[in-house]
Amino acid sequence: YKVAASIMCANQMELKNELRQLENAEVDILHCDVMDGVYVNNLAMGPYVLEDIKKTTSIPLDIHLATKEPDRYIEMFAPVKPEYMSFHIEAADNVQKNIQKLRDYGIKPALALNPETPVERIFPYLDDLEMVLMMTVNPGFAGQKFNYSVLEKLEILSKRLEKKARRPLIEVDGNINEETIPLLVERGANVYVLGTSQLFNQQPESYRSKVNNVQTLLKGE
Ligand code: S6P
Ligand code: MG
Repeated sequence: YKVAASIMCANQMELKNELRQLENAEVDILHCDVMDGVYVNNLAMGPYVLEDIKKTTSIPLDIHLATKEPDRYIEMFAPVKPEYMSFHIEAADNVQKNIQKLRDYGIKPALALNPETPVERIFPYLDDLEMVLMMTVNPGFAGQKFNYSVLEKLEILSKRLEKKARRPLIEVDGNINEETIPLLVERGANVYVLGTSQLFNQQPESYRSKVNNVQTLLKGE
């Protein structure tokens, strides 16, 4: 299991300090949302800030492109050198070409899909992916409600992957917390993106202790 933190949800005036605390909490991945104001009705994280973040932390980056025209955004964000980059299947004209583009840049390709998109749509690409990003909310905003219909899609995907020797990771993103994690663990998710509901909130515990609670839950299964 891997625990990811959604850096869009951190205090943007305190990014350096936030990164130190996330390192201290032993977060495995830094999930970086990129929003274009077109594919989703919000804007988030440009290449300059992500380049600075990359220079400032040893935590590997995972860029989530919630954008139209993923081919353009892959070009724009490849210089940041994330470990993973995901783009939305709903937004891509040529999925295979974008996967190849990421490979050529030495970035692990991931494909994202929205809660209402049938999981079968990603089946043709499973052998070429390092990760599948199963959105458990519609992309655009932090602090939304968990979409329970995704649980069935996860079951279908896990079943499909059972027969495969090489399996992409399954990342879940949106209202991931101590209540929703057990439902996801038993259905095969293995990368957990923590945002406002588990990590970046008013609860007084440190990031370290909040992440620790998640790790304990994940190990317990
Ligand atoms: C949603 C975005 C996510 C959020 C994260 C917030 O558009 O893709 O990565 O940053 O889901 O977490 P939470 O717990 O506030 O839903
Ligand atoms: Mg995201």
